[in-house]
Parts: sequence; structure tokens; C-alpha cells
Amino acid sequence: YIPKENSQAFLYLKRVLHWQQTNNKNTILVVDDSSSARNHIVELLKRRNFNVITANNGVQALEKLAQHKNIKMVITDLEMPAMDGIELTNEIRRVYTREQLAVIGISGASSGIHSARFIKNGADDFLRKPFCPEEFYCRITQNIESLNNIAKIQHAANTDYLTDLANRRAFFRSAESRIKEYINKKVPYCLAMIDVDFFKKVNDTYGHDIGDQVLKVIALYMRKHFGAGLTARLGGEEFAVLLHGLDTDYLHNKLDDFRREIAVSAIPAGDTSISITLSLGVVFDSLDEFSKQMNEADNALYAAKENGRNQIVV
Ligand code: GH3
Ligand code: MG
Ligand code: MG
Ligand code: MG
Ligand code: MG
Repeated sequence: YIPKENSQAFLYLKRVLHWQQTNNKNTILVVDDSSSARNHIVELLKRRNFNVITANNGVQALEKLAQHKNIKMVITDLEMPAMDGIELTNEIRRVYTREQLAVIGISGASSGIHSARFIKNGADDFLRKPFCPEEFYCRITQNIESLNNIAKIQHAANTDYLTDLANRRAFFRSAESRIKEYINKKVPYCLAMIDVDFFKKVNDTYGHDIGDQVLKVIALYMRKHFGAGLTARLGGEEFAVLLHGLDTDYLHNKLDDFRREIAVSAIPAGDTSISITLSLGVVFDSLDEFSKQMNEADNALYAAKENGRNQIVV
């Protein structure tokens, strides 16, 4: 049966074909105490190129989940020794949100109450055994697609569109928890605010597009110098980085290497090239709460501007 072009069924087939080529990153954990039931599901999934891992019961499933970080979906039977599918779903939801991992319950028991129990305990979907492959694939595809869409939305919400660095929201969210960790583990770190000097003049002289180009180049240099750190564009021509490392000297040198390389670089702009400089305000190993640290870095940045720009003030 060949569906009519652009019909829903046709578009679905197209999606499935696309999937077969692209879903090798999606690993699925199949949990069932019956080896024949397990093998049947594994066989169906392998036909669509999924990576598959198996477990005999809930306890084993939790172990495998802890071992394999790339599992996107768990398909679990209901009745199993040691830990059944409902308990497993419950345990999974204590650790993984629906945005991270999909759970599909399966049961041969005819009572409709099992699907409700699965869903109430955190499963995303339910299949009754025996199922036809068509329904099986529809449910798997639908659930993985919805996970992928969430991932896309999250990426868009956390990324600066122009530079592809973390945006303000993502920086505030991640930096705060990272700093807590550095303080707990007594890891030396610094928080730096970075602002382009006289950027308005770049726009006024060369136009907004060239201005954008300069911001992109700065982001590239940030990636180059601070690969291991958390880098972000906070807005406009203002950036931030959270770095950890050996000690204050090491961190200060890293920031200054970056500042100097930007200052001596000729950034290509149409027929000519532009030189720019940066001012940085930095806080080292502060025990203050995050928003206060940001204020302190901002004050230091202001001092760097007052003091003549193209420099770091601590
Ligand atoms: P200072 O050394 O005091 O920081 O001077 P400045 O000119 O860099 O600072 P000011 O705050 O006066 O100007 C910042 C300029 O950045 C103004 C704004 O038009 C420009 N800007 C903000 N966001 C963008 C952007 O996304 N693209 C471009 N091209 N320009 C931007
Ligand atoms: Mg069973
Ligand atoms: Mg300004
Ligand atoms: Mg500026
Ligand atoms: Mg500014």
C-alpha cells in the first residue's frame, strides 16, 4: 500500500524513513522478564535502527539506566519479579523528568486499569500485548519526537541566537549552581563580566551588520580561550564567563590572554578590518550570593571603563 502524496500517512512514512537514518543516537531500554516478549520488541526496534539495551526486571533496569546516560526511553512490562513495571516507573520518575526520559508501559493483562496505573505513576504511554507492529512504531515515534521537540525548545530558550553562546537566562541558571559547587569543593574560580569598549562607534562607523559580525567573533574567541568555562552573552555587547582552575593567578592570566588577543586582532569587516578592545570586571572566589557577585563584577567593570578601558579590574 503506497499512501497518496502529502497525505497524513505519506508524511508519517517520510518521517519514519528520516528516522531510520537519524535515530541511532536514541537508545531504548527494554524491560521484560519474558525473554520471548523481550526479543520480539528488540527485533522490532532494531529494524528501525534504534540502539537497544535490555533488562529482566526493574532492579536491573535501574542499574542499566545509571550506567548508560544516553537512554531516551524505557519500555517496560508490568508483571516482573523483584520490581514490577509500576514500581520501576515510580523509581524512574524520582530521578528523571518526562523531559529527559519517556516511559512506555506494556501489559498483557486485559483489565483497562493497568494503563491508568502506568500513566498515573509517571508513564507517558501504554501498549496492550499483543500489539501490532504498526501501533508499536507509532507510539515509539510519537514519544521520541516529542522528546526531541522539547530538546529543541530548551536549546532555543537557553541559547543566544546571534553568537550561539548561552544566553542570560541559561547563564544565571547554571552559574549559580556551579558556583555553589566550587565553594563546597573549595575550587578556585572567577566570575567575569566583559563589555566591548566604544561599541556604539563600531555600529555608527561600519553599520549594524558589521557590529553583529564583531560580536560573533568575540564569541569565537571566548570559546577558544574559555572552552571549559561557562560562557554567555548577557545582552547587547556584554558577555560573561565563569571559570574555574588552579588558582587566582592562573585564572587572571587566562582572562588577560583573552583580553590581549582581542586587542591585537584585526577583525575582518567588509573591505577593511576593525580593532576593538574589551573591559573586564572580575570577582575571585567570592562567598557572596550569586546576584551580589554579579553586582560586584559589574562595579569592577565600571571601574575598568572609568580607568581607561582595555583592562581587567578585580
Ligand atoms: P562603553 O565603552 O562605555 O561600553 O561604550 P559603548 O559604546 O560600548 O556602550 P554603549 O552602551 O553606549 O553602546 C552599546 C551599543 O551596543 C549600543 C547598541 O546599539 C549596540 N548593540 C547592542 N546590541 C547589539 C547587537 O545585537 N548588535 C549590534 N550590532 N549592536 C548592538
Ligand atoms: Mg512479565
Ligand atoms: Mg555601556
Ligand atoms: Mg560597551
Ligand atoms: Mg554595555
